[in-house]
Amino acid sequence: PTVSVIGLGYIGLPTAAIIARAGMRVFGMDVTPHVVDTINRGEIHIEEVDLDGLVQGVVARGLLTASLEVHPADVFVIAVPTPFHKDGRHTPDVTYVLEAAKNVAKVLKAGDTVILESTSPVGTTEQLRDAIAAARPDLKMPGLTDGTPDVSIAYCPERVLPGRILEELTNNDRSIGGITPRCARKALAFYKRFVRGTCVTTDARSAEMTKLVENAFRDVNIAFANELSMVCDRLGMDVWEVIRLANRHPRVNILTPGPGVGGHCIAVDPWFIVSAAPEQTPLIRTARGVNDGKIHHVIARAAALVEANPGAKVACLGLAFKANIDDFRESPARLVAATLARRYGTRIHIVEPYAAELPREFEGTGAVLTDIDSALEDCGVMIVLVDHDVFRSVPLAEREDKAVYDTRGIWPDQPQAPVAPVEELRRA
Ligand code: SAJ
Repeated sequence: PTVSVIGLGYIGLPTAAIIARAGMRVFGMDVTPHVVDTINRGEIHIEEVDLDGLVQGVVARGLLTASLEVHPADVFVIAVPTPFHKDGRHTPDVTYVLEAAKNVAKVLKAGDTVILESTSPVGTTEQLRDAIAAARPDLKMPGLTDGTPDVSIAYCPERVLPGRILEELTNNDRSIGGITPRCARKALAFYKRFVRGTCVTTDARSAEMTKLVENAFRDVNIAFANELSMVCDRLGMDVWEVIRLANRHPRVNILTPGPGVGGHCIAVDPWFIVSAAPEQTPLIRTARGVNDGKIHHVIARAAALVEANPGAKVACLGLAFKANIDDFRESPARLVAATLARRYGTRIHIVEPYAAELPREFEGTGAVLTDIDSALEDCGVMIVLVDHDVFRSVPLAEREDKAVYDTRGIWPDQPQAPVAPVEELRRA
């Protein structure tokens, strides 16, 4: 079959490239001219391990082209963003999905399959179907006709971890939810062409909910770890030691505390469940609050350490939202570092090997970007915000005389700097 992929971002582009590698002709569509031009040159606009070579190859072989319009195809894969409204109520915004539906409807023909991959609130695949039905009354739609529908519509979320996208796109198991069982079978036949993991079919709503549940599960479990870290700070204890010991229990597996939860999924998707069932979700909502609150706890504790070492230069290690990637969007590390930069200006030295320059909000603060070796030479205070491998491997001898706040637990042998009591942090 020929395939149209709508949305060529962190999920859409790797997906398009993998489908093309499997030998199918792929037409990519994106609303941003720069993205389209870059891909058509065989280049990429995002960073992901091994993606550059793969895209270059499939574009050179004529298997992948990009354009600003949706191209007719046998299968349509929609991978557009689904943000939430920043209105305090955190309700999901599915405008981009419905916009994609309209554009697909223009070129849709009998026999085609439409698959939604974007993380979406429960019911979105049906909304997508309804939007297509409204635009194309000439086509019989699944779930809305007694006879055999003309097109198939399914929901199939991705589960890939940034930094391992190509490998996980191929090897992870997938849930495929059809509007009807027949839709699920059609989508299954498509995914089997390029996915090596097991593909399990279900209904569209269950597949939508499953995706949200997976990320909410992770958020709730990280919140538990973050809450423990704040308890241990309050009691003057080493949370890493406690977690290491507790995890020796055969049925306990506590995750790793950090400066908060970043990225584009785990801090967003739980809200889609909360807004659908507000009364039933005190736990999921509280977990969100705990993880966001951890950022402010880290700022207060870091500020206390900076002020306890007057005159010392301060290294903030890392801006990325997690280890070993160059993605700085929605990053708690970046928020902590920027807050400290605004407060302490030229004392703040940022170390981020994945950044060529500091993000815009650091402009005018006086903070500088430096490398780990210079930071170890110049800075008396070190605040670990990201667990990049290059930070983890700094030997004890080079840091044992520093005042360190390690929010990621990468230096278990580090003598701990004394922590101000939480009450004092609050006042600060
Ligand atoms: N984090 C912690 N402690 C931990 C684990 C993570 O503080 O023990 C933090 C990270 O530093 C980061 C955030 O959580 O700031 C999220 O990182 P992550 O690596 O857990 O997840 P993402 O956002 O990169 O990708 C997630 C994955 N979902 C799950 O693991 C359930 C991925 O499989 C999904 O495909 C992706 O969301 C998505 O697109 O939904």
